[in-house]
Amino acid sequence: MATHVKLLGAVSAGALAILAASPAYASGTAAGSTITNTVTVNYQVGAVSQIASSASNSFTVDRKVNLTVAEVGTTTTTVSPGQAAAVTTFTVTNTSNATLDFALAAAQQTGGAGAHSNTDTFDVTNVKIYVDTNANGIYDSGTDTLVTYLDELAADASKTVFVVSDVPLGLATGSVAAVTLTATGREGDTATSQGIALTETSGANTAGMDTVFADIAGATDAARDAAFSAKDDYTVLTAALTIAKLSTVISDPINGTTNPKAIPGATIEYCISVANATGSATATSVAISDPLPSTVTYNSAYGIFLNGTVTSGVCNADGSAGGAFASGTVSGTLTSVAATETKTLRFRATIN
Ligand SMILES: [Ca+2]
Ligand SMILES: [Ca+2]
Ligand SMILES: [Ca+2]
Ligand SMILES: [Ca+2]
Repeated sequence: MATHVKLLGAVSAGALAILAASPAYASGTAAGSTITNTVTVNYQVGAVSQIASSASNSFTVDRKVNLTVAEVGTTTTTVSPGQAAAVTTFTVTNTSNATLDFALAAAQQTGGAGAHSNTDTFDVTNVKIYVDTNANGIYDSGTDTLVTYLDELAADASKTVFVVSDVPLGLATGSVAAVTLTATGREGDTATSQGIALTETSGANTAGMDTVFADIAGATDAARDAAFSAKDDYTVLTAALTIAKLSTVISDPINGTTNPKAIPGATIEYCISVANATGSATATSVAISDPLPSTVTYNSAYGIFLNGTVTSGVCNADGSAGGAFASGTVSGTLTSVAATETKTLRFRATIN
């Protein structure tokens, strides 16, 4: 009985030694490693302990290929029409038990569901893929590296990958461009060189390191294809400006300011209003240029007033002096017009 207890102790110690020698990977024991287990049998003959017998077993751990690609964050990337280098961010994680390369591809779509309960309506241009070289989670132009694959990504390691694109001009608020990033596992080959496509071992287990694809289906890839994909999207937010130009007769040479008429010599006030719709992006550097017809003469004594207000469709006599008149053209710039705001530029002229 004492011998039996001792034997159990010996086996337990051996098991602990194997556990301690195995790195604690979430992806499991490294592919290609050898698991060796030796059993020892003690016995007695004639109540005398004999020389112990032992037997050993070794096998090679096979390669389980698995990966994930995930959008970073849970919201769309808000972009402006004409914006260059708009960024969507993903993480690619190697959940295989081996170091692999991962080919990267960014695809667009025409229509269909985007990533955030929306529908694709346009394509971005100049689509490029960068890896977060300085590992700060932010796309840094000139620092982060343009890539077509992730090189030598270790088991359990992940990289932040940016899809960087340009947004065309002329898009309305709410326009959506969906992009799908697909990573496909490749042989690691050597550093700075992309390995060949992975092949799953067909048929029976071999003595060498076999390969099993364990990945599930992502956004556009299938289960067990050594690939995984995720979607993100860009959504346009732009200003929606409504421009109005009003004129009011202020006075005429006959009636003065009492019921003035637009006769030659009369003073006309022009008011240009710029309104921005609810839910729009703020418009900035709103430059107004108004060439005057030769039938009116600019009133330089009155000047130009910027950033005035409108009440019930009528321009108020407010705003601050600014703008310029040159070469027959009145001009002025409103610094910004936010959503729901209306701002004006006012000036006066005399009918010739
Ligand atoms: Ca599209
Ligand atoms: Ca970075
Ligand atoms: Ca490589
Ligand atoms: Ca897959």
